Amino acid sequence: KEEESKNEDTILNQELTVVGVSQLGSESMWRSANTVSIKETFCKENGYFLLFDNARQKQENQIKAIRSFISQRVDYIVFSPITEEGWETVLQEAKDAGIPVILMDRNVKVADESLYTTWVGSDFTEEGRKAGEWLAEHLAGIKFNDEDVNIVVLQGTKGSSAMLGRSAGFHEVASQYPNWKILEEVNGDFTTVKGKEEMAQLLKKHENIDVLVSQNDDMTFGALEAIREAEKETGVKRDIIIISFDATRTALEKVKAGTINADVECNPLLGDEIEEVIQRIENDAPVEKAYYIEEKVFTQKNVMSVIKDRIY
Ligand code: GYE
Repeated sequence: KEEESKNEDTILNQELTVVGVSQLGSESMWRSANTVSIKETFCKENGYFLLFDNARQKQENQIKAIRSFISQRVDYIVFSPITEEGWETVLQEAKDAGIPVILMDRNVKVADESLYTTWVGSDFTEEGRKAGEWLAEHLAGIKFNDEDVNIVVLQGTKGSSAMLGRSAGFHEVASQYPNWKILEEVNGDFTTVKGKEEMAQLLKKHENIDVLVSQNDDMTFGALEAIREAEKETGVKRDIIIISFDATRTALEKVKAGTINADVECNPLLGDEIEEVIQRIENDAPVEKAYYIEEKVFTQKNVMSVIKDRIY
């Protein structure tokens, strides 16, 4: 105990900036890379003291963590909200305490936007659109013409920005092609285990799946296993076009090998960007309400340009 309070004193003496980070969980490779990025950025060498909490997929744990950051009077709160709804009360508490809140990756849905300072992440709707646009181009190339295109979708965590945006963007493009039939959209929770389970069910229910849109790489890995096992059981080779999201290194290897057709990038390395925002606030510089990260689509054609430098 004494040792601990001595540590706290040193921290205060050094005038480190205290940042409380509420991470939503560790469901995916994307999330692990995001956590590493945060921990590397907000370290003592860079002038920060990090309080980090992993909410293990529970909103109530995130709310608890944020309340504890408020009572410890941290300088900044950074958090990645698991779903968009239900944050008003706790954000109001942070605002009343005068602590700036920076949303990381996923967004919140609140009537009063002054409840948070800014948001740093990806344009998920644009990612969904890119998936649809890639598919349209690809189908034109293989002369699918007016035949029905049977699509199944593995969605991420229900009510999360990533799931809502990627679905909306893809639907936007799909609605322009009357022959695209979305057979089913199911929740795979952004995990490999659930992705496999759900894909196995989809393969049992639908004989003629042409396209799988899987809203993250981890679910895609599970789905690929399910497809392989179904082939073993039935002996039927299924030629399913696979579109994934995140573009982690392991997935890019599969793009290179031709197992995944297209992977829409989503960058988890948000530490530096968030640090820049904090420095702007520290220096009373103007802060925008949203900072978007630039992202690409990878296919066999361009995957080599990125694969060797991919650290996640
Ligand atoms: O795509 C997925 C993760 O919110 C962008 O969450 C993030 C998503 C990411 O679990 O892999």
